[in-house]
Amino acid sequence: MNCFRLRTAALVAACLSTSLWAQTVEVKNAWARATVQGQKASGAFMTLTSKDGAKLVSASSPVAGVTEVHEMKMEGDVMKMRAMPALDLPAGKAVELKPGGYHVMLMDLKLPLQKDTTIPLTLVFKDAKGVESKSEIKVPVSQMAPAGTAMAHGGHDAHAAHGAAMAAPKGSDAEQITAIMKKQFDRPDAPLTVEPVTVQGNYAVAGWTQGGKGGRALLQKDKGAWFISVCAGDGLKDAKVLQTTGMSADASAAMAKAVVAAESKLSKDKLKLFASFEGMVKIGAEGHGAHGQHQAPAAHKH
Ligand SMILES: [Cu+2]
Repeated sequence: MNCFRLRTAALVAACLSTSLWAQTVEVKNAWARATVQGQKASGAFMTLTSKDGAKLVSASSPVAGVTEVHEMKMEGDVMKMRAMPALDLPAGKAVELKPGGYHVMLMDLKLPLQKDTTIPLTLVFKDAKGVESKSEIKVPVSQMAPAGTAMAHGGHDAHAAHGAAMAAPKGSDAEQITAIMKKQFDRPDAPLTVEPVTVQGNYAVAGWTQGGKGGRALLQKDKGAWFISVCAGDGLKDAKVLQTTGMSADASAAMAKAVVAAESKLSKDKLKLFASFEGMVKIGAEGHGAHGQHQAPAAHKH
């Protein structure tokens, strides 16, 4: 192989990408989701705007063995993920890559993605004439979308954000609860399914499955906003156990009955998954350690 030729080709490509082509696709609000111990995949998210129309055809990063452009879609009531050959970027239109939608999937991670670090990411675009260009970006790693994007505040702002966010919860209680749970626990490599959601006044029990795991979550409504208060298994369909969470005897009995009724059509396998969650985990203000993510009240949409 002729080294000189290679070098020249690389230089030409570099010049083209910085001087001409890179500017035609604007990358904004990029972030990648921090991983927990042993997690081998994660997602990177951003907003892409192509001035003249282009396609995102591939991505790569030295931290990942495999990097793909993915989309998530509801098929019936199951969230599915698939690799896309190319993501269309219509001229002048901001295309959002976000949890639950399009994303850059980082698989076979060589190292954990640590909060407050950055990872290099190369995006390859193809314009209308088929000319490829590269954009090399540094992507900040965090546990959730940075403030200023569509997602939530965290840390010290949690209470302020809670107050500010309450004005606009959208959709039915079940939809709000599903959205809150997905925002907290959904991962590109492990989509979360939430059903059924049983609402009784200011309390709700939601069944969830994710990969080969499952359980039930108890949610409470405070000042108009739902938050997750307890994660457990079969305890959340038992009136006596429900009472230990602070619910009244009447409310506990009504909830237990309603949950059993709502789950009566579910398969035995699904009920087994719900029952597989061991013990009860109170979700405190410090967040849900097991998932390495923030607590629900900090995660409302704006
Ligand atoms: Cu994916």
